[in-house]
Amino acid sequence: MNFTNILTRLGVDESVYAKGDLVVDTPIDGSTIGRVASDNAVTIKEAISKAHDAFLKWRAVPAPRRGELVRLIGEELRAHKEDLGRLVTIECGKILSEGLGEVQEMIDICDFAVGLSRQLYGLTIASERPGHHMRETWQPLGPVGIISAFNFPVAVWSWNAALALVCGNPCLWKPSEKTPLTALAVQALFDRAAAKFGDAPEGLSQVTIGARDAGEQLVDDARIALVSATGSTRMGREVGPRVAARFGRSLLELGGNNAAIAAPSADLELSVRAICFSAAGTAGQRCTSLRRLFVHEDIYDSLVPRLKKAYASLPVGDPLEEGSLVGPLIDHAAFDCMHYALDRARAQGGAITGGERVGDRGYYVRPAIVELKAHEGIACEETFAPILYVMRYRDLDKAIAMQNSVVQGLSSCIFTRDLLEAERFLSATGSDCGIANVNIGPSGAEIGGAFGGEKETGGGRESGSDAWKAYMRRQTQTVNYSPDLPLAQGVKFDV
Ligand code: UN1
Repeated sequence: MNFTNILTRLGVDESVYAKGDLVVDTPIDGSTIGRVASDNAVTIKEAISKAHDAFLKWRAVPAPRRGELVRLIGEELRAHKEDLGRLVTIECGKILSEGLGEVQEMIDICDFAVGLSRQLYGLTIASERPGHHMRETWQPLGPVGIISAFNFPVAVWSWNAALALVCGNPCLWKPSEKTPLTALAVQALFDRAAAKFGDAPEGLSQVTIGARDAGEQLVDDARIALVSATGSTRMGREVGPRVAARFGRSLLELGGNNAAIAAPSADLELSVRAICFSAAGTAGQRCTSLRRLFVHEDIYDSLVPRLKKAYASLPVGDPLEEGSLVGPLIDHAAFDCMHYALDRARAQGGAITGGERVGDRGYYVRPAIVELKAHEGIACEETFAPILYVMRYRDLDKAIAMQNSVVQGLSSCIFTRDLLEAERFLSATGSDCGIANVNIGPSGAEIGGAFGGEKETGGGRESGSDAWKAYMRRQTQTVNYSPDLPLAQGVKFDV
């Protein structure tokens, strides 16, 4: 795999991954590719102190100058896209085109954030008092703790870090224990960008390696102003209240159980391609992966056989090899979860196509289609694997109601050429998710829009639009430039 060369080119010294307590395996064939040392409570505390000190300096740097650092990070990513993308593939198993796409997503958010660094707009507000003016200003917030998951091992950091840095905040990143090498590589690229920048304060961006207790330390430390956590709903259910208990801020990107509705006028060819990408791509391991498909009864017998045919021909295999479209599951536990879900689907009377293991090294599976008579049980739970539950519908309102009936609210879509149906789906009484698409699958969002979802998905919004506001402190300011002191609401208080 030329793995060592990649890390060397990315600036990661062999001593960093040659020995340590945390063993890193590649899902490609299960072999060990590195051992890194975990942080402990003392080193994490030091890192938080450094982040705090960095904040005191960084917040005073003009935002466009902060943007210059993010521009340099983007340059490093451009120069090392191939190596970092390959490393993403090696460490988390997504196919190379998606590994490269993930790095492209990082570059895109850097570009976005550079532009943002000359904006960060506030408002001016009309004051009722003569000789006064009011405005709303956005100020840096404080150190941001970033907890990320294995499936987007580097992009999620960049959505947070690029915005946090231009907003004036240092970052402390706890990557998934399954993907520490990509995080250390990104840190090495950051260090190069910071060296070119010249006067970035020490501790502006740091990585902390560890498991749950490392995350808990970020969650509980009042100096971490914002905890941005991506992962399971179970994790978010703990993080949210704990951060709230200290009146900190959290930004949660949790589970999804994303659905598609294939309406009678759907373009079948396009729908099949979109469904395959969203449900089987990334081996079903995106939070935006398509998991439930509601097909109108008039097209069920034309769409579903096409879909099965496409599934049967999906190339499952080594994600580094050109032509592979479905790489491995991350590990044995993920494989067990998939089979547990399929067993439950079978017990519910589901008709299963696919799902079997492919090969005996790594956990490769043929993506599964499960036809269900009713939308219930396992179909209403998120399983992080390529399982697509397919159900019939007759009435669009009922399909929308079924789609919205799960606890998650991340992403959703409809395939239709009927304008009325499309608009109905996008209306206040349509999809209840943070993301709603027409004629594309629920996954693969661009960074320009705000990304995130409702209900048990956590409510957070990252990346584009005005997601930056979560990383700043809003201040309402009133200036009296008159010699008098008129009080608001006509109050008289003459002394
Ligand atoms: C995730 O799976 O955690 O929209 C994020 C998408 C990607 C992001 C997925 N841009 O599928």
